[in-house]
Amino acid sequence: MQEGAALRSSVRWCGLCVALSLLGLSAWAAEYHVRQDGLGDFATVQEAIDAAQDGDTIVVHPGRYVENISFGGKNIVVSSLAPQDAHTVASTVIDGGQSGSVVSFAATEDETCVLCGFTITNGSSVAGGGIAGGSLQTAQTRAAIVRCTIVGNSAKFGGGLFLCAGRIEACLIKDNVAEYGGGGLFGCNGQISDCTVSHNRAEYGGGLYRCNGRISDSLVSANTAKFGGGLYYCDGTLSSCRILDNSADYGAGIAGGEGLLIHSLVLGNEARFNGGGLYRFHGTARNCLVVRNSAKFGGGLYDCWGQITNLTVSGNSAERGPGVCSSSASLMNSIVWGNGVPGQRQLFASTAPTYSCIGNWVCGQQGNISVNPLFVSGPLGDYYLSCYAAGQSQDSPCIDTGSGVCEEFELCNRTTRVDSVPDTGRVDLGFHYPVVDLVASCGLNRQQFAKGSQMQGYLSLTNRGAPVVVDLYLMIVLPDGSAYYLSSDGFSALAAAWASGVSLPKGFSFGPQKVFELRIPNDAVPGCYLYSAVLRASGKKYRLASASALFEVEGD
Ligand SMILES: [Ca+2]
Repeated sequence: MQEGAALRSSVRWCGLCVALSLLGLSAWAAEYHVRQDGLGDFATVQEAIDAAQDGDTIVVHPGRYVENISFGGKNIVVSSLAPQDAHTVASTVIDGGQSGSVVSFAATEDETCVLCGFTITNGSSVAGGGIAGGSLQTAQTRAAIVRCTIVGNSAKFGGGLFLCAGRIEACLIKDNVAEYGGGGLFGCNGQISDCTVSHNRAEYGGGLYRCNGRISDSLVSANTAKFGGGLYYCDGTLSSCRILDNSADYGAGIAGGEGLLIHSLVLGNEARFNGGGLYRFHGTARNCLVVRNSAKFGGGLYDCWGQITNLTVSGNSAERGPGVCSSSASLMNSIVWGNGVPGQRQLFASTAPTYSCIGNWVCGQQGNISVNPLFVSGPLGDYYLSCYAAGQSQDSPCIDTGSGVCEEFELCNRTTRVDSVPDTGRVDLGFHYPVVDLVASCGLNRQQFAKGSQMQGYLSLTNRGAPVVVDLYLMIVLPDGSAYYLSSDGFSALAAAWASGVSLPKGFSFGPQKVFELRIPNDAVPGCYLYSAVLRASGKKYRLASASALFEVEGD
């Protein structure tokens, strides 16, 4: 009974392809169970694949299967018992035993072929230590690889995956090594979404090497290479990705690429020589955040050309061109501010931007300004723009100073404001964050308090998204990091909600309203405190909004 439920759920999680294959071939489709305890149809995965026909499903029960499996062109579904369950994925292991690729495809499989919910490890081969999807001479498999953990494999080309051109979804690709290119993935030209590619290593493309399809909503972090720590010459679309903490000699975050880079974050990447964030990128970059990267030359961008709009380049560092170095890219509607040490030239040997806000800028050019953009922290990061209407004390000079209107850049559904009100009219400069449905903001009657004085805490809430039920926590965080929660009984060190199960319909708006009043005790420790509000959705889908306001309790 329990097993049936788990199986139904595994089939559901493997996606639409399974449903289609079952519908189309239901009269013929068989289902085989692979178990190591002798109670299944087979004891090894390969025996089941050998017996299967197109449209069949193979369900593999937990265990460590030391074998190298080959699909041989069959359009079948091979799934663990419960792919949505991380524990099941971790305990259903195919172990390649250091003798060849763990999983091989014949390259002729189509989209109805699915590998779902396994840990794939300990493979070692020339190409595709974890999964080999074809060869450069033949075609590439279209098989979908879903909810797999591909960890600890090695190869010359593609430590984790090689030439898998189907859907790669919700996979963790970690700790794989390639001697030449693609520590994580090599030449995977399909759709890669919701994946984490981390701690992989290669000479070229620590994370991904020449993956030219669509890469979206993925995290590429802490990979290392000589060229292209995160990505190396991926020429497709990179959308809503986070490229964090990768390292390389040249091009720590992204090296090369002539496709579209959009709505992405390139943060904390470190190059020994050139190009901390982007190196020789020459496609179209729109609405990205390139921050806190470092290099010898070109902390943010090095030798980039192509069209770049609405980039925020800040907090990067380098000996020369902490923001942008040796680039002929036409930068527009962008912010290059706060890179390098104070007074350092933000751009070095680079084409002058237009309609941009640039630190220490004396070179003019159309529409440029050199005034502090007034970044403020908001629900999703630290590069929102100060805005009077959103509760800050003044407007950023980057609001409404771009060239063109936000529609032209498809930014009218994104925001530069901490209260998530979307951009309108003339486009704002720099990166636009996604709109957050649930927004909280905190305020106090003052920012500094003497002992014995009266503090008033304010709160406002807005829900622009679907109706949601939330628990609301209000707390004061002390200088030592301990928190006191505000509830109907006053302040308590125990975690207690200020309000539980509160329904917030779409369009709900509250405050700013006074929600508590507190006399600062005479024995209060002087220092920096935080007043903070956290909203947690009570439903299944985890959603969270938080806000905080700093204040200081003065000494005697
Ligand atoms: Ca605007």
